Amino acid sequence: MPDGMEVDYDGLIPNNVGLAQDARVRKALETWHPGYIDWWLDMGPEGFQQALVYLRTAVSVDPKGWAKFGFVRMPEYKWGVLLAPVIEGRRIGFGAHKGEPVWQEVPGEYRAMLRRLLVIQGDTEPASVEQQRHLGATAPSLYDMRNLFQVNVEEGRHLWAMVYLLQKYFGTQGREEAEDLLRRRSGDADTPRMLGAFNEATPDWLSFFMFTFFTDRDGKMQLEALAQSGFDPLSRTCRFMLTEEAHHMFVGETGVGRIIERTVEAMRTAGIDDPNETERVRALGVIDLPTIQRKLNLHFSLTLDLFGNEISTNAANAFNAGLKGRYREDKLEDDHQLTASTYPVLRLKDGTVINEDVPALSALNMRLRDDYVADCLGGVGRWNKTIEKAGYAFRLELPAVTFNRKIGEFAGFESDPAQLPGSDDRAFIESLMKPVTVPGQYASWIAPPRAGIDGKPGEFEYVRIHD
Ligand code: BYC
Ligand code: FE
Ligand code: FE
Repeated sequence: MPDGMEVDYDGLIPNNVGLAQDARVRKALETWHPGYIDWWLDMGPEGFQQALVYLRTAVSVDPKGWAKFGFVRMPEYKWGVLLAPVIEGRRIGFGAHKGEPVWQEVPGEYRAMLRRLLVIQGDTEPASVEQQRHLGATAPSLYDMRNLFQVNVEEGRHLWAMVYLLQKYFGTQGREEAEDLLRRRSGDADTPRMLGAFNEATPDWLSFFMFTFFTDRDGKMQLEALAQSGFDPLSRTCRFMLTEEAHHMFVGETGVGRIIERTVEAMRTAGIDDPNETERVRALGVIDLPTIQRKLNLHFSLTLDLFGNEISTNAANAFNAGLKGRYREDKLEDDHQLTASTYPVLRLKDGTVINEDVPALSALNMRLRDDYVADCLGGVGRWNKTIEKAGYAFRLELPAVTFNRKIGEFAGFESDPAQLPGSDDRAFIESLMKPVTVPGQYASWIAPPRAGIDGKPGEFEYVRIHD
């Protein structure tokens, strides 16, 4: 039943793509599987491979009930290949092929471009697992530990999603790319991951929450753009990935939000009126707001680099080809070809930052990045509400998009007075990273969540570490 919502759950690889009837691809995936498990054991969550974790597993693609919860050892997680249901009569929504029926096979002239997009997307997924592999040991609660592992197994499934497309549609080359996705390593000097931010460390839990808020949100934006693709299997894949991505956004936003909540609550109780009294605030065992701002500056700027150059022919070509659209292209009202329109782009001219109208096709990375920044602002606004409610004038802000950039127009440009975390900040945060593994208890620097996962009560043992 390759096109239905039914998931074949019997074989090694749960799927709704008819693997049982597709011996060639099934064999390719089964051949790849042991290497994946080796990678997971080697580079996945360190020290918790035998723990029983209360995880959600995708068992259907019906938006009304696609997941089930239960205790699983992570190496036994059912990583499946799941595509969102077919939309009958779907047509290409943008670019030179606008209005033509979507493709079920890869058009020959676009093979190289599409393969590159799949490989870059696929590379980020295991990279994030590698970056986060040490965090289990310092989890502030079992609830948070479980959320970390949930994100990790789903990023693993996202790798499977891209590997399926590579193996199904790109033959020998696809199989080689699939092997290479297991070979590169985040931060490795010789074989690093492909994009900058995925080679940075995620050393502590504030970084983890900032990463899931900012960097997973790049994932959301890129997946939304690829979900518009005229290559229908990619569109369906990304649409299903986005249902999982929502939880990653939730983990990031509520994680940072709970840290802020705890900080302002402790400051109030101690009678501290000035959030900049860093030493007094830190003495309470909570993270001062200026440090949170500096971490935010770092993760925001690292993530902006992931959108590539403001002016990009790659992006124009992918759009023209119908492979990668704009954010929610199908909700936009224009000609969806952009051959005659312009878009304003921030540029550096003779050392000053100016706004310049450029051909819209060349500015698609910039446009997606603008949509991304707007999406970030919602969450930052909710964090600020918590600070405001506690009666403090302090506000968290996104730094200028020109700050701390390594890619694009503003690479190396020094303009903004924003700050990055210093060694003193890192040492302080590290001093707080002591594990709390008693069910229902939380580290001093983070408030408990409003509600449990899957309606579970506060003292629920989300991870059975010694089972
Ligand atoms: N680092 O024309 P340009 C996620 C390269 S996150 C290193 O501007 P383009 C996730 C670029 O490759 C989402 N290199 O590039 C999140 C190009 O090289 P070549 C991941 C960079 O193609 C959390 C050259 O510079 N998905 O899912 O327009 C946890 C010229 O640049 C970087 C995607 O990114 C960089 N930051 O834009 C888990 C979607 N930026 O080809 C998962 C697929 C640029 O000339 N990827 N370069 O040698 C794309 O759509 C595009 O490749 C990019 C780059 C948007 C990334
Ligand atoms: Fe992902
Ligand atoms: Fe994610």
